[in-house]
Formats: sequence, structure tokens, C-alpha cells
Amino acid sequence: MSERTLVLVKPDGVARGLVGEVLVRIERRGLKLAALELKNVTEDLASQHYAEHNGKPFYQSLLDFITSGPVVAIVVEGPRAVSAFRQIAGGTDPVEKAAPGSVRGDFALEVQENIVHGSDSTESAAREISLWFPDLP
Ligand code: RTP
Ligand code: MG
Repeated sequence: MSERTLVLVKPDGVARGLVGEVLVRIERRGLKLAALELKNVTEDLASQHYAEHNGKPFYQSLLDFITSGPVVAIVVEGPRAVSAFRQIAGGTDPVEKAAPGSVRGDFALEVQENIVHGSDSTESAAREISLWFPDLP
């Protein structure tokens, strides 16, 4: 059964020219693009997107980072798209958790500047997609 997930190429990924690299990995896996937009992230959108992290020590730094430059927001669709993209992304810590061959394992060194976001469940995906693409059917 097909599902959707929200992917972000974060400001570090856009600045480093890794948008194409991320798209290649999504497409060659067989996942489909349902929406794609380059967006400047407002403080309001950032705080709604990362609401679950409000109160954590890294929260303000995370908001500063995600609003620091444009991001590419993508709705990705396909069988088990949520887990499949989490696998493409690799673990949150690019050195300790992300395997070589994953986006983070191949391109990142820092926990915060880890190139991509992927929704962590179908419930999070539905919430995040309605936040980033309110007009998507
Ligand atoms: P994401 O939401 O971006 O896909 O990443 P994730 O599920 O792998 O990790 P999550 O726990 O949701 O954390 C969200 C983002 O916050 C930054 N972070 N910094 N300094 C820290 O300890 C720390 N922990 C998390 C990362 O940018 C992480 O992707
Ligand atoms: Mg997360």
C-alpha cells in the first residue's frame, strides 16, 4: 500500500548543492515525487514543524538552523515511503548512527547539520504534509 512522507533538504543540503543527490536516491529507489518546492522557512513554520522538540536543549539552535536559508520540501510517495526514506537518510547522528551509503552517512558529520529530514511515522507525515503543502489534495 502506498503512503506519503515529508522530506526536507535542509539549509545545509541546499547550500552544499545536494538537492540533486537526494532526489537521485529517492527516484532510483522507486519512490515518486508528489510535490516539490524551494521554500524560505518562517519562524512560525519552523516551530510548528519541530513542535515535538520544544523544550529540548537543542530546540532554539534547531529553529535558527532550519530558518537560516531556503529548504527544498518534497512529498514522497510509494510503498512504505516513511521507513524507506528514513533508511535513505540514515540515523540522526551522521557518524555514530548513519550507515555509509545513506545520505547522512555519506555527506554529513554533525548531528544538527545532517542534510535531510524525513517524517518518522505516517501520523507525523500527515501532520507535516498539511503544514508544508496545505493545498495538496
Ligand atoms: P529529522 O526529524 O530532521 O528527520 O531528524 P531525526 O528524526 O533523525 O531526528 P530528531 O530526533 O527528530 O531531531 C530533529 C533534528 O534536530 C537536530 N538535532 N540536534 N544537538 C542535538 O543533540 C540534536 N538532536 C537532534 C537534528 O538536525 C535532527 O535531525
Ligand atoms: Mg524527526
